[in-house]
Amino acid sequence: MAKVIPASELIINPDGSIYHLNLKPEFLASSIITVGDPERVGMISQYFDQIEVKVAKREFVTHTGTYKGKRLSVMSTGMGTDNIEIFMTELDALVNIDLQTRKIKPKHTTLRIVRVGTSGSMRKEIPAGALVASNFAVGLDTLMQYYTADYSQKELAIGDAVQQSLQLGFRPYCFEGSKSLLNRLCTNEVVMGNTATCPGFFGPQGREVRLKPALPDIIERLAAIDVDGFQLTNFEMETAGYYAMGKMLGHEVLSLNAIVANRITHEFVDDPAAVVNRLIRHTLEGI
Ligand code: R1P
Ligand code: URA
Repeated sequence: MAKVIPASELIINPDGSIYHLNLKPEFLASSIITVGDPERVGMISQYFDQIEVKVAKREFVTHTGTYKGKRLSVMSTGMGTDNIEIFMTELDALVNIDLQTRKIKPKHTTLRIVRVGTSGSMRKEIPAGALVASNFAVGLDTLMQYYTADYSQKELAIGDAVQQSLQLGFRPYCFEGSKSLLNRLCTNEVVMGNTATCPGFFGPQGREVRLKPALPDIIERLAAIDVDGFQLTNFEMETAGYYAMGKMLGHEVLSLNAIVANRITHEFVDDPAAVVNRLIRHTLEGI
């Protein structure tokens, strides 16, 4: 017998929508494009044939509609893996929990989720303006100190290597993205890479503005890691959280990155919106 999840643990709003996302199950498509910036949602839904739903709460903005006849949701998450933990849990609840009975549904529904986000490159050969699909992601944040999950030997070895290289007091978590989405979306225009997900934009990515980072050489340290040919390529702030939550909850997830900064050559793209738009068009066609 499936247990009843108490009201304090999974919060439903008086109108039947889920607490933070403000969505009812019927508002959601099973293929979802996610972005950090709420303003990017409209940049994507402008290409839809029609929009059936627009909902916003906090940083979570959702537009659901069709693109060339295919039903899609576009959703913003804000920044950071703490937001992704909330986002993925509530998204999953919309399809895998009966919100009336508060019980887990007997039949699991798998969502297809593609992140379209910006990112910084830690490799000279991946210039600003490149598009990168994350094969693996390593979380330098502590999200997975609070969940248990199954890791492959390779994922554990990568986590160990990163812990040793950065001399951290915990093992960073590593997960692989969806192979099927990677095969669909990592085509000629997109380079395959591995992503370091950081708990911040400045110090945790080795940027010095007024505060000195504790690991000023974090880029060199991360770029030097080689685990049987595995190498890290880029920085951002959500991908490992997506891959961890996707694996634990049983969803297909892929992160696509528009490289706006190269941290080795110190270049920043002239027109970040144009690079993001290139990635948006690519994702809409391939998802
Ligand atoms: C930092 O500027 C933000 O940009 C990247 C990082 O992951 C972080 O969220 O992604 P988005 O462009 O999707 O927000
Ligand atoms: N997003 C990040 O998190 N880092 C960058 O360098 C660029 C975008």
